[in-house]
Amino acid sequence: MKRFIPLMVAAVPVTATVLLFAWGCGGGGGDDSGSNITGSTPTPTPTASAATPTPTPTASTATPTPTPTASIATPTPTPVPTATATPTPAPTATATPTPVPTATTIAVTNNASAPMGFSFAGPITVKSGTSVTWHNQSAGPHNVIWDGFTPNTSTSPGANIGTFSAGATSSAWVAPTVTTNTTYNYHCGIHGPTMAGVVIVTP
Ligand SMILES: [Cu+2]
Repeated sequence: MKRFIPLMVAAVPVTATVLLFAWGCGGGGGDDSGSNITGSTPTPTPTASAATPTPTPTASTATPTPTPTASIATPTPTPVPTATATPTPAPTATATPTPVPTATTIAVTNNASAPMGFSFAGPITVKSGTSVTWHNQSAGPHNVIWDGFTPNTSTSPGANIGTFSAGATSSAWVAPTVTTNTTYNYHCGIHGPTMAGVVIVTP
């Protein structure tokens, strides 16, 4: 057992040296590890992401309120009163003038009271230009011979009318154009002056 003493004595300095050495190394790094040893949690430095900038409003967001156009401000037109419809007067019935016959027929008939047993109808009145014919409704033939006219300054009657037989119609006589009422006398050339007739022509 005695032999271990020197070893132990010799070991003490060695151990001390080791301990001193270990202590020195620990002390040397005291500055760096000191803060860690305290355990205090460091305040996190705010990251850049935390400082997200407020988005700048875009132009679209700043769309200006449209200025009212002129049309919106157009005043409602005041209705113009419509003109009161004046009723169109109903046209009065135009008096239709009695048509002037453009043709006239003079009947020639049997007449027992007449000197020659026949007679011309009439007197008749026609307007200038009227076409006049004699319709023989008697049993005998007749014709028309102009005798004279009144006033005698008026228009001449023209040519005589030839013979037209029983049942026939004479040729036409156009009433002369006159400026005053004119009376034309005639007779039947076959039966003589007692078988006479009258035509009055107006302008
Ligand atoms: Cu006659």
